[in-house]
Order: sequence, then structure tokens, then C-alpha cells
Amino acid sequence: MTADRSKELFERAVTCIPGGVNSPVRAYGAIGIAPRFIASTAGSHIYDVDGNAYIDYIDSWGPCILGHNDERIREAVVRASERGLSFGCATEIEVEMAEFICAHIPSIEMIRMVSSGTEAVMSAIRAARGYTGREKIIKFAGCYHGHSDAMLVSAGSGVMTSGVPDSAGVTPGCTKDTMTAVYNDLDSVKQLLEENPGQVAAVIVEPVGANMGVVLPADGFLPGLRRLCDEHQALLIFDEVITGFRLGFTGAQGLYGVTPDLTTYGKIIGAGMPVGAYGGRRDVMEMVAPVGPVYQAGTLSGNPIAMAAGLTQLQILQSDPAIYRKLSEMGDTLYGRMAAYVKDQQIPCQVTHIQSLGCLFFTEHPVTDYASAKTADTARYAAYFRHMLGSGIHLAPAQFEAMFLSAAHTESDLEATFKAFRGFFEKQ
Ligand code: KE4
Repeated sequence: MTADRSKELFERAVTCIPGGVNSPVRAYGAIGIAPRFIASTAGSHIYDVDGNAYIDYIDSWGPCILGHNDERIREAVVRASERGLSFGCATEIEVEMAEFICAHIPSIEMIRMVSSGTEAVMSAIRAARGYTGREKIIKFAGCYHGHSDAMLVSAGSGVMTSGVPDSAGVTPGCTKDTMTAVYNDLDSVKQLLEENPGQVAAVIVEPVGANMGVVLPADGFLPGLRRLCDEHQALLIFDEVITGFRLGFTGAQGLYGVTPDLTTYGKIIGAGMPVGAYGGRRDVMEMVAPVGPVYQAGTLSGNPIAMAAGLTQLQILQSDPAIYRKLSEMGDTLYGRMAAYVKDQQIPCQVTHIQSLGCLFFTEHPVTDYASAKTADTARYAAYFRHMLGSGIHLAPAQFEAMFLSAAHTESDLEATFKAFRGFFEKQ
């Protein structure tokens, strides 16, 4: 398995792109080898520029839930592109997309399309502040909500992996109103709300943490957040950029039966094209321009090509519940076997998973929040990643990310993945 062309491209890339990549995690910074440059994708596989094939568990960080380069989505994109790429005007498919989501997600009465998850979160927070007239936001250490200034406070994902709890360039003025609670610790939220009476506009949470590795909500955590927000007249924002339309068609809010006031989406609703969205209660969303005083805009928001891709994917997901059954069964098979192995072999690792999302933590401690996730041995994860890559399995190049299964993964993919996983520990 050579990587000469990837190395050559990386050498060129670092001269003209910061770190050689357009998003930090792609640089394999936590891994210590040149990143693989990918030439094409299909189904459960990706193919690098040196011709190596990998069973892929990044899944473009979640959007390609049906598998890479699904023909139905590609055809929708081609058909839409024949009518033009971007109009800067209202289009019918934007109405269809909004109507479809509002018809199928009970908490969504109105929705606004944007071009990324970051933009969705930034806008939802602005809408929450505009609606409540309050300034403070509570987030959770280890949860990542994109790179808007106010959110880069003890963020998970890339920032966490690079060990920088805050980001340079983010001014104290931008983060002074962002308070950080402990995931799965309702008392930490209650304390912040009581210490800041009448000042908290919203609590934002990843209903399943997927940016500190995969960390599940403890029983009662999400309902507790709903209750605390009601008691303190704060809005509850579910950041479902990863979990939306992944953990069942109605996402984490449907799975856990907790209704947020606002929800942010990304990834799956674009099917690989640049799409984010925020939506929820009509009285909150009607604060958003041009109908209300909260300004938010975007040249490519609701782009017709991106809408064609995303709506096609959502329609397929909504029409075929067997897709989610398959994703769950595959997750139980693969992650369940991994968990049983580390337990049987008394290996100091933790496997967390929910349906198609999973994570192998290199720590002996149960992982329930940011602090326990950080006990993971990132050097061991890097060695594991390199072993799996060499075995033709492409994982997230960082401990504090998730594994994503798609509907295109097969039993033989899972078998090959488990064998490579077991091989890592057998050769220790
Ligand atoms: P984007 O701006 O990257 O589209 O979405 C930001 C975002 C918001 N909320 C959640 C829960 C997210 O997971 C994300 C982005 N996820 C990362 C993966 N950990 C994207 C990968 C990357 O940064 O390259």
C-alpha cells in the first residue's frame, strides 16, 4: 500500500493551504502520517490517489448515510444542474424542502436553510437571543457546534484533538456570554441558570455527543434539560447536525422523545452538498429577517442543486424505514462485537455506540463526558488508526470523532473491519 501521490499532493498543498487542508481534521495531525488524498468514492468505499481502496467510516462526517455517491442523489444533482447552478432568487424546491421537513419533524414549524452546520448554529443562537432578549448561552464541554466565535469554548472535535480549549483570534468579548456546563450533569446546568437568573437565552446541546468521540446522554439528561429550560424560560436548542435524520428519521429528538425549541441541521440534509438549516417554533423563527428583526442571510442558502441532493436523500430515508433498521443492526453487530472483544480480552478500552454511530476509546474509564473522554490515550488511537488504514479500513483520523456506518456497508465490510480491529490487539 503506497501513498506516494498523497504525500506529493500534501507537500504541494501545505504551500498554499493552511496545513494543506480545508478543514483541520483532514490533515491527520493527531496521527502523524501524510493524509490520504481521496480520488473517488462509491458505496461503503473510498479510493485514494494511489489506487488504495478503503472501507470508509468517515462517511464525509455523516452526510452520506445512504453510502457514497448514491446514484439516485447524483442523478438528482445532474438534473438540477441542467437548469442552472445558483439563482439568488426563491425557488420551488426550497419550498418543497421546507414543507417536507416541517411535515415530518413535529418540533419544526418553520425552517431556514443556510450553507453549513456552523452557520445553522450561529443563526439559531442569534434567533434565541433575539427572541428572549437575553444574552447568555450555555453549551457543554466536549460538544462541538461549528467554528463561530461564541462556540469555540472548550469545543470538542478538532479543537479538542489539537489540545486547544479555546481558539486564537476569538476575543473575550465574543465568548463572555458563553458558559460551559458538564455533559450529563444537570446540576452543572442548574447552577449556571441559577447564578444567571433571567440572563440565559438558550442551552445548546448535541443530544448525543459525537465530537468528543460518541458519548450517550444519561437517562434523564435530555428531559432534565427540557425541564430546566422551561423553569428558567430559556430555549432548548438541539444541535442535530450529526444526529438529525441519522438516529431514525426524526433524529435524536424523536428517539429520546424530547422536544427542543430550535434544532440545527447539516450533513444529511445536504447529502454531501453544502447545506445547513435551523428551525423550530414559529414564534421564535418569525424573529428572523425579513419578517423579524434578527438578521441572517446567505448567497447560496437553499441552493437549488444542494436542495435537490438533500431532498432526494430525505425522501429516500422517509420512504424506507428498513434503512434505519439495517443501520441499527449493523451498528449492533460491529460495535457490539468490538465491545464484547475488549471486555472478554480485558483490554482497557471503551466502545460506545448508538445505532450507526460508534467510537472506540483507548481508556479504561467509562466515558460519560469531556473529562472522561480526555483520559483516552491519543497516541494509542493513532497507532490503531495507522494499523486499520494499512488494513484497508478508513477511520476518523482522531480519537475524538465518531465512526459512521452507511446503508451501503455490507456484512463482509463489517467482518473485514472486525478482523482488522482484532488484529491490532492480537499483535500487541
Ligand atoms: P459544519 O460547519 O462543519 O458543516 O458543521 C459544524 C458542526 C455543528 N454541529 C455539530 C454537532 C457538528 O458535528 C459539526 C461539524 N462536525 C465535524 C465533525 N466532527 C465536521 C468535520 C470537520 O470539521 O471537518
